[in-house]
Amino acid sequence: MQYFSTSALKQFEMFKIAAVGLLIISSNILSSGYKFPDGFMFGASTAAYQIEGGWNEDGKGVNIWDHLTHLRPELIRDHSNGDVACDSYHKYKEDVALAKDLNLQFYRFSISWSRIAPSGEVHKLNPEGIAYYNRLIDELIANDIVPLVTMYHWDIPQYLQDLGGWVNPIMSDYFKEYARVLFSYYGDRVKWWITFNEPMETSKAYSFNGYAPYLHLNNTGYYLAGHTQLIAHSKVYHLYNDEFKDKQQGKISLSLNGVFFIPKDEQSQDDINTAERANQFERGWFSHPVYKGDYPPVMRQWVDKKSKKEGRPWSTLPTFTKKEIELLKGTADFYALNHYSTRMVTHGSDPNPNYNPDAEYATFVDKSWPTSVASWLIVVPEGLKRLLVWIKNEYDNPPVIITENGFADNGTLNDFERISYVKSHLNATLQAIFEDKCNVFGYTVWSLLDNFEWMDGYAYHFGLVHVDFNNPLTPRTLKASYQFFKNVVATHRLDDSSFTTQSPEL
Ligand code: PNW
Repeated sequence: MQYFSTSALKQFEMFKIAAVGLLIISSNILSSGYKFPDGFMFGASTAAYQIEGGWNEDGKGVNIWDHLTHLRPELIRDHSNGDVACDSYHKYKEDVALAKDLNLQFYRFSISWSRIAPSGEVHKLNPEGIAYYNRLIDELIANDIVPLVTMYHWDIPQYLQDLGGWVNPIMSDYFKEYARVLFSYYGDRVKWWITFNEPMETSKAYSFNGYAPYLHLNNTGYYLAGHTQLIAHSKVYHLYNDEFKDKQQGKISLSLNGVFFIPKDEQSQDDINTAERANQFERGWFSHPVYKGDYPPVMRQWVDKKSKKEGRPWSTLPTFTKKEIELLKGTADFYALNHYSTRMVTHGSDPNPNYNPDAEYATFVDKSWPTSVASWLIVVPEGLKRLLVWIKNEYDNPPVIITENGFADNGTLNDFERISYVKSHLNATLQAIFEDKCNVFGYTVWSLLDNFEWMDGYAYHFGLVHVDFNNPLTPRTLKASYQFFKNVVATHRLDDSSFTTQSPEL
């Protein structure tokens, strides 16, 4: 295949030989034997800042990740940045060819707001930036791959950040106008839209120096940033519904993440209540307003009570108007789930700022749970099954697409731990579909390519495809997990035999 370099092919041939024996070891994860339903969709996910590079090319403006990595390189684990990343801005055809060779039904990517409008304001659009995504979308469609587009994956233009970013309520209108541009230019071909990727993680960037813009505004900033994103999401949903849907016939949702929390002692009512509260503070924060209306009652009560106790004149958790509650309710055409890990909890406090202190829970891991190079990514496939059942019960069995799931390692081509992770999570998905009747219709692996892993730079790798970031040509090399995933997509099964007996078709 002409799109892989010869050296990449040679490397792959070499490790393939070693791989065959090891595959048998790595594939001893028990498969339930179920087959994915015929219409089940498989895809792979990426995000603009993490793969594109071309940070100042063709009129692109500066966004918060350009700004943070250039001004404070010491904050990034390896002092790196996304200036070049995978160079997908130039190599997008190669990326699409990789997705095509995997036989993916869809490819999830995000659009860089500052490429479309350098300052974020839509009276100054950047035609060359708009043209880039036209080329990418056309290339996908020419290869029969459905584009699933994230409008915002953490890279707000720096100008809008200087106006306050997501803690400023006016951002919901800036975002709505940006979305209008995307619907107008791409909506004839894009039928699957995600407004926000993981609004909870974006909110952490305002509360405890989690990510860019790297602010420490505590839970006040955290809840305000979440509130603005929810309002923005509802405005975009209605904009689409009112002005584009009839003609374009697409679907909209938002990708919600969160650790799944289970009781430390499954028999203890207090631990059961704590796990439920923790789940409501994480996933309920964004799902409850969209599926049931308003914030989860337990979140409202606990934050209000704490704010009062602290002597504040109002609650740190903002309040929706009646109209806003109505406008938000029902604004997801499907449930988009990003999931990586699970924790046990009991009532208490946790030293890790990732866990909201207002919810009062302490986390634990079972010693038998496998770990990864990323301390937060503990492997608990059973947690995904239980989470899917939780979503089914809580939100009346909505159609669910897993928009991210994947494993971090040090970048080896013989990535058998990644195969085990993906396989066990696909198996958990199958069990949820067949044993618990959960309405899951798709799965997206994070990620197609190794890429810029935010504060961890290039230290952690999530790709099915290795990228050599030390080589200016950023050559791509297939990993063992690529072949594994390709086989799953082709057979719709996890059976060991179908994988181990087929040699890679290169
Ligand atoms: C996601 N957690 O973030 C993001 O959407 C991706 O951009 C990122 O590269 C990927 O996961 C891997 O990290 C997450 O703590 C942030 O559970 C936090 C968590 C999980 C995923």
